[in-house]
Amino acid sequence: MATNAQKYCEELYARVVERNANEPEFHQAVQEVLESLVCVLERYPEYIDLGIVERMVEPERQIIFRVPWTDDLGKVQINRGFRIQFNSAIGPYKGGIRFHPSVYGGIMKFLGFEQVFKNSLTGLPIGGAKGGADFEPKGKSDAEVMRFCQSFMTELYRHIGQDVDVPAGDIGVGGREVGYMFGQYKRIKNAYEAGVLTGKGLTYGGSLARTQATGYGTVYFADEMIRAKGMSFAGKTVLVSGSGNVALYATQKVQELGGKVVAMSDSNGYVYDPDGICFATMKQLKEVERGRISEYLKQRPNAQYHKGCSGIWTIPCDIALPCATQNEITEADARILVKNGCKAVAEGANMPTDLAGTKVFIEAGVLFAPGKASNAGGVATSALEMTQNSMRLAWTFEEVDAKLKNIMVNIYKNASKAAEEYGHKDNLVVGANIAGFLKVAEAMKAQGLV
Ligand code: NDP
Ligand code: 2IT
Repeated sequence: MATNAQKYCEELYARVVERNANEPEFHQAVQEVLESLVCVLERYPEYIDLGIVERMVEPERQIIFRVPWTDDLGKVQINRGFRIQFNSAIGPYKGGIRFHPSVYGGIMKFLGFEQVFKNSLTGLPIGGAKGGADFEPKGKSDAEVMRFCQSFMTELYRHIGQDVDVPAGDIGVGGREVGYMFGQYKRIKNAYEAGVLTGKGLTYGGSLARTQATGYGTVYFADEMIRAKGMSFAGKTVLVSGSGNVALYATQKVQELGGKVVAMSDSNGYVYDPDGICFATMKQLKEVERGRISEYLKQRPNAQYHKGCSGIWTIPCDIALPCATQNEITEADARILVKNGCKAVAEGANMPTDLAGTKVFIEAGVLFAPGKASNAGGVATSALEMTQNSMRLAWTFEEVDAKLKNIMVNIYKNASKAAEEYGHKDNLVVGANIAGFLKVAEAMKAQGLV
């Protein structure tokens, strides 16, 4: 028989679907969390009475705005900008900005919702938010990107602040875009609020190791997870999807730990390099030249290029690190990975494995690290950037990297402890959701009905 908590979660899920029609990514993120929380609500029914979970699936504030700009031909262009301020129970809103043509409310909400749990897991005082625009940075000149960022910030500035809401990068937003947005914010406010954005350049308040943090953190987490089961990266064959910020630095760290990354991808296709991906070539191609991954073959003629990004999962591997985008590993991809002997998956991207794919991995006993735990190193290091900005000093690369590693190890420990405590030993999906939830829920309870 269904318990009260089970019925409550099912009814709440149905209401979320109804109230957020046509937003399947948001439904997916909520469904996974609600399934994990049933056992918590059975133990603490007061969270039902206080409406904690009902409040958590409803963003505190959603901002949608017009972003007008002119392209290099002088033509007027209009995009749609978003900031979803999801939950501020444990700190100022915090989360990235995504510029990608696929951006719409459902993607913004799923990312904002996951960010709440992720930020809680870091142990640092940051609430959850996400923002972005349906802007395509690919093929745009620097001047166009600058005008877009300035227009975007001309509206966003009134909603953010170093103690209010602190955006950072995500897909399509890196150091260049953060720089243009920071410049415009500072100009409008006539104040040097260094902590209003993170992922800044090193000459104006950025933190050492923030660029590397998400990728490095994902591998630190994966390393901790596999070491608990007697494995290591040394000599392992690894697939890394994507070739952006997260994928690049995950690749570099895997190589430092003795693993061999044989394939990377972008949205058009993937490269397989039997000698192991050359990090320097890939970094130059993607970070500096902003080229397509197919061009990797110019420098590495032994490599092969294949069209279609999902083909990467057909390559036999020991460990897979999806670092591109949501739902890039489907049930069918997961089955192929398992069949080919994949033993561990750590998500560098947000929600890269769909619900059916996740189930396949867990049932097959594949060690599985959900993104909200394993990719939390990026936002954790953003919070360390905020700390340095408040103190008006800068830590060394080694200091930041050591703190990052420590945070990732703690997230692993807390998620696996919560999983075990609630009868789901080794299920880090459930463990991360529970551990992330409890801190936010306690803070909300203490702060009353707001
Ligand atoms: P980047 O823009 O630097 O890189 C994104 C990469 O993913 C590119 O290789 C891109 O290919 C590929 N990609 C993007 N969209 C798609 C798509 N629809 N289909 C296939 N491939 C796609 O972004 P990041 O590396 O910063 O972000 C990657 C993932 O990591 C995202 O899920 C993001 O939310 C998550 N993340 C990022 C953090 C950060 O600190 N940056 C922190 C935590 C999570 P192409 O160039 O062809 O578009
Ligand atoms: O998804 C994420 O955690 C990020 N894009 C990083 C957010 C941040 O504030 O650094």
